[in-house]
Amino acid sequence: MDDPLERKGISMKRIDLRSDTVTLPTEAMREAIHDASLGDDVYGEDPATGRLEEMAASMAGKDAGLLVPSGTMANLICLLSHCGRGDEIILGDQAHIFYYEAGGMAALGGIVPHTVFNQADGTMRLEDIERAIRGDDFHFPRSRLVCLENTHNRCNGSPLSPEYSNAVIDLARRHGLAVHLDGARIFNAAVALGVDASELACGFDSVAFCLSKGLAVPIGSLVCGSYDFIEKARRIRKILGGGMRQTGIIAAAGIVALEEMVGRLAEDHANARRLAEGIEAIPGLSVDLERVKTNIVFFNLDQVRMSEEMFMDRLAAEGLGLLHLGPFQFRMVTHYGVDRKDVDAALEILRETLAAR
Ligand code: TLP
Repeated sequence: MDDPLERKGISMKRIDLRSDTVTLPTEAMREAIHDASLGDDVYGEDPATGRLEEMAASMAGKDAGLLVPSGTMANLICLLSHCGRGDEIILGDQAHIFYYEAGGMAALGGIVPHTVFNQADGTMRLEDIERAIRGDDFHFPRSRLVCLENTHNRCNGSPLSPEYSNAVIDLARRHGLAVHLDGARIFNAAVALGVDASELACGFDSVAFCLSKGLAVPIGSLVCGSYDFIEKARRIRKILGGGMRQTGIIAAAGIVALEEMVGRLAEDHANARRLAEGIEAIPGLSVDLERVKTNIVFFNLDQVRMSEEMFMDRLAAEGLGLLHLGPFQFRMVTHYGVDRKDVDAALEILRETLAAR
């Protein structure tokens, strides 16, 4: 009801660039959901779920996969599988797991986060990671796990190269630590780098990735790892209340996503580049163009132009959705359902908003 556009009597298409989580399922997914033959997945009887988990494992280059409700639960399941109470994980200070997962590791697992400075490209310096690894001393928490994120959400959606991940994995192994990959957007990284997702997941003990972001499935994430790891993860999923029943309605859409939606992510990346270049050309806004490699665009508003509140209010009134992330810093994400014309319309709204101050 309290819709500024409706109040003005304007019916305009909304351009929602807050996140790729807002994507809606394709026609093919809706049909697959409709036609799915269903069973109870807690009894292991849902055929589409079994198939999706096998596909996911094979694409990640792991033995087995497990469907879970969300990316947050996927990461938490992995952390709880690797670590006991009082154990420590080493991860970036901008990591989604540290920043946006409500402290689940500490709240539910008694796990201590040890953060290392994230560079703008989503990496952590190897020497910083090594310095964070605890020695064998009973005063310290026990270092157990190193986590990477690919693409790195808060670091401009940067993809991490396989060479970098391998260097971190080698370092972790030398110190007897396990390694987990938050690969919520691993397929964006794979497409941006022109490699297979399995290459990006290679060497990690566990990998989590999401169906519910750029791949446009309404719900669902996958955890992949060894057979033993997935059995442990299955138990923890149950503990967390993540064992679901007729999951074929999710899995049917997930199969379509893995078959049909990965290749088109390149389109989102091209749209993000167009968006970033357009933003950079608007007086009062700035983007680090070098950093735009996937579907996430961070940009800054010049503080003297306009207050952040006014900027957000005016864009909302024009039907443009984005996230306000930090002081004068904003994020837009391109995704399925947003085309080149929408990008141009978004740029026009930004231009007018800044011109009208
Ligand atoms: N990220 C969301 C928000 O939570 C910020 C977004 O809009 O980008 N890992 C990474 C790297 C993520 O970006 C996200 C979601 C998750 C995990 C969690 O996935 P969900 O939302 O399914 O719990």
